[in-house]
Amino acid sequence: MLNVLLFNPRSARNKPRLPNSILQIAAGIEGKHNYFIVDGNLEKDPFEKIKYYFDQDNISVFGCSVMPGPQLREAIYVSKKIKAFYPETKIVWGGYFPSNQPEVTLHSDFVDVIINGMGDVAFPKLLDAFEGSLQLENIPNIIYKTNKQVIKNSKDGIYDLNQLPTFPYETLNTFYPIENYLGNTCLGSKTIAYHSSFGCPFTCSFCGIVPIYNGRWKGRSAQGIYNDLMEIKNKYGGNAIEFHDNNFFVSEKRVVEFCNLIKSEKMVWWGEARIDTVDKFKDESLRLMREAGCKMIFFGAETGNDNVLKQMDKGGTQTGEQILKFAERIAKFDIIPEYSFVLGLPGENEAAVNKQIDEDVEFIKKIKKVNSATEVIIYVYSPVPTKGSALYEQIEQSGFQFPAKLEDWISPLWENFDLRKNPLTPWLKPYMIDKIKNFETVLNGYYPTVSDVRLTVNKKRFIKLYSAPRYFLGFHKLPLGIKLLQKVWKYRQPETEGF
Ligand code: B12
Ligand code: SF4
Repeated sequence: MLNVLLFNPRSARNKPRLPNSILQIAAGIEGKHNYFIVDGNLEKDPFEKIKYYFDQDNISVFGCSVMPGPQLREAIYVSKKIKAFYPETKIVWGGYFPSNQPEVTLHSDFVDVIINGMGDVAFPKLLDAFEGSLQLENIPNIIYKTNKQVIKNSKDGIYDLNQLPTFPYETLNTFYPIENYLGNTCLGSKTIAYHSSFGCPFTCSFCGIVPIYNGRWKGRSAQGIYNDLMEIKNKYGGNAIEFHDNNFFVSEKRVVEFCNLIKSEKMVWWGEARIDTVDKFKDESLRLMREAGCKMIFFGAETGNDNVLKQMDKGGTQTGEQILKFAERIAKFDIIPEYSFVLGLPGENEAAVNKQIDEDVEFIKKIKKVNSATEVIIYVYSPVPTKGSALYEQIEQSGFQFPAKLEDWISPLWENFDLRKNPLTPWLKPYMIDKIKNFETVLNGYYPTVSDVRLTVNKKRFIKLYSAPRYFLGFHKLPLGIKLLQKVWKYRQPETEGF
């Protein structure tokens, strides 16, 4: 039996969410090994807490979950320190960053093993290997280094989520009271973060999910989801749900079954979907969804341009016309569509890239016209392209390169890149980035997001009125007044910390 420390580095300044990645890993070793959980979102100085456990409990394995952005920053800082203070410790990283960037992670020399994709089988086996009863080459879903060579073991498919152990919420509660994780959002005062499926059946060429799950998707049964949620609701008082699945709505049947179960609980919920998938849902399913508490759905609209949608491998069936029509259709069911757009993709030449941005700005305004409740989230394109796709080739040809060293990822420039705020893409000129940012400011001024629960009705009214002339005259340049108001009122853009 080993002593294992599981660490969730800080990922958000506000609203700590249930650390599902760590919980799922903990479930797999519950009863087999001793484990301790440290959540950077709830610690002032996580390393102090980690050091405390190391000094008290003789920790031999440090497991860390890592997504790009600020979480990576803390993961590097803490892992490096552990290697320096406790060199015998095995350091294991899991999550989307190391799975997508294994070489740069292992060449750092302070990460020993990467869990590539799901860790439910790999992590317990890895602990067996650390205890000497198994060889690394016999463990699926891991990447490691021998003699400076990076070895990528074979990958299992997605496991049956109905067969995996349930999450040890009670154990987490002994480290951090679960109430801390049930945040006040626009959905409810105690929002549960829940993850009900893995992967996605689509293969968009810009998406970090694709290289890991290769177009596969598997979901937990509606009954299983309901049982888990009821445990949190009844024991800890959750009253709303944020589904963290990449694509919660893949199966209409599962959604309908879930709606029939949750309907009477009066819980408001939110999830992520594809427009072309949900557009195929029957009217009665959409009506039932609303009745069952589905208030808002996040959709990757991406762009109104059909050629760019094709370039993104958006699955072939999503079109600009459909995006527009669907915004109108879903309004009838009183479900708020949250449309995310990716502006600034590579084009044939500078003029083409610029024209595309102008067209998307106009398209977003058209959407607001047919359904003003649509929440719009704008990202500047940061490539995480799938190797082998046409988009990947185009990006390589443009001279773009990912960082060669792990620490480079946390330089301010690359951190902004990760947050999809300011990419270092050679085709995007500074004036184009300004154009996107200025439009975003004016748009958020005239249509403040419903997801910022701190912004009062009166503040919303004022900023809307103030921004109206700019919005309608199309004068987006230097919106300093709106920016100032947003700064003073600490306007929280939904895309900075997700959701
Ligand atoms: C919740 C979430 C957040 C939360 C943070 C939650 C937290 N940890 O406290 C918030 C909203 C703050 C957030 C922010 C961001 N996120 Co985020 N986030 C997610 C989301 C929706 C769910 C993650 C989750 O809980 N999954 C459930 C668990 C059970 O699955 P899992 O993490 O895959 O875990 C399994 C394996 O990966 C592995 N594993 C994972 N960790 C570990 C650790 C150990 C020790 C081991 C052994 C194994 C292991 O085993 C687990 C069980 O099989 C994912 C998408 C998704 N559906 O996964 C995106 C996702 C991870 N985020 C992503 C991004 C890009 C971001 C941002 C950088 C950008 C943005 N604007 O959204 C920001 C900034 C991050 C930061 N501030 O550090 C991308 C990463 C893509 C990529 N190329 O790597 C994803 C995939 C979304 C997407 N589709 O683009 N995010
Ligand atoms: S539909 Fe969404 S989650 Fe699925 S591959 Fe495309 S961008 Fe990724």
